Amino acid sequence: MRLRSSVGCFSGITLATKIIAAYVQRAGLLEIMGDTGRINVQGEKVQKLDEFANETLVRCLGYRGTIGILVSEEDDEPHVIQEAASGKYIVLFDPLDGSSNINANVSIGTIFSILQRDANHDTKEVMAHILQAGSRQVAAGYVVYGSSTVLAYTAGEGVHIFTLDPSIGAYVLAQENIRMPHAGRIYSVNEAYQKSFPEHIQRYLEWAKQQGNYSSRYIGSLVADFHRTLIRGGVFLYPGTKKTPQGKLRLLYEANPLAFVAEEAGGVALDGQQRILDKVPHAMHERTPLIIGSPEEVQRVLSS
Ligand code: FDP
Repeated sequence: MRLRSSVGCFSGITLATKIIAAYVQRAGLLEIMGDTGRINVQGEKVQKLDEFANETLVRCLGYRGTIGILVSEEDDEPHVIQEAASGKYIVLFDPLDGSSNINANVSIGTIFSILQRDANHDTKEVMAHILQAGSRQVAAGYVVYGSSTVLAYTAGEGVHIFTLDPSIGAYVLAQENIRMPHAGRIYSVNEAYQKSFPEHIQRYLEWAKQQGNYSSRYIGSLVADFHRTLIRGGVFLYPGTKKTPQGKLRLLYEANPLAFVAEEAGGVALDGQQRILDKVPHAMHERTPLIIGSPEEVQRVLSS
């Protein structure tokens, strides 16, 4: 299993997510449930735990010698840690995905993507280093704070799953080279929006319902819905709607890392037109439609 030289970023992420996991588990006791009263750059209510998770990641990653830039879902602007070329990695993250579920004790997670500075640009051109296609990620993954805390990670040589053993405070390798099932009769989508989805997606959902052997599963927490899709197969969909043609999910720190994990495990990730990892971003908080999962099921959605 390869962690690559981005190992400094990886140890910062494991430290931060262990701290976040401990807080998430005690959230009710620590009185850190609820929102802060602040609205973030995405127009969403910032939960107290969102803020805590963000600060923890920035603190744990901000002092690593090899990290140059941090990008967070919660912050309008990137954190430039160092301009020197030695800060060669860019870490992009959604500190607490699914955070509107916190108060209901539903699984939530942290998603991260690691890029290397683009050698064609001066180190001062911050946006040029951030706005790279997902195919240039050197590593990516996520942590699910669920019935156990699970870390899925890829550095381009398969996907490996670690489980946090709370008795020793360490992530322990649980499954090496996990593969996503090639097919799976589960669809995961917020069906309340069905009528405003593109027509082929509406046709797919109608078709699946008529089969009689499909299950619908939607937690409403991307990281948890994706993790189930990775383990059990099927398809997760968050398409554009008439009102929001680009959907809701963010390209750089949600769709890209999950697409990298999916492809490394034998799955597929598209925006409906093209491969997620080929999309060249134009803005740091850009959104994208997402169709991700088992190759057979994604193909079925596209050809419906
Ligand atoms: P949340 O707003 O709770 O942070 O990316 C945000 C996200 O959750 C995803 O985790 C989740 O899949 C999606 O939004 C849920 O959106 P809907 O409520 O529109 O289904």
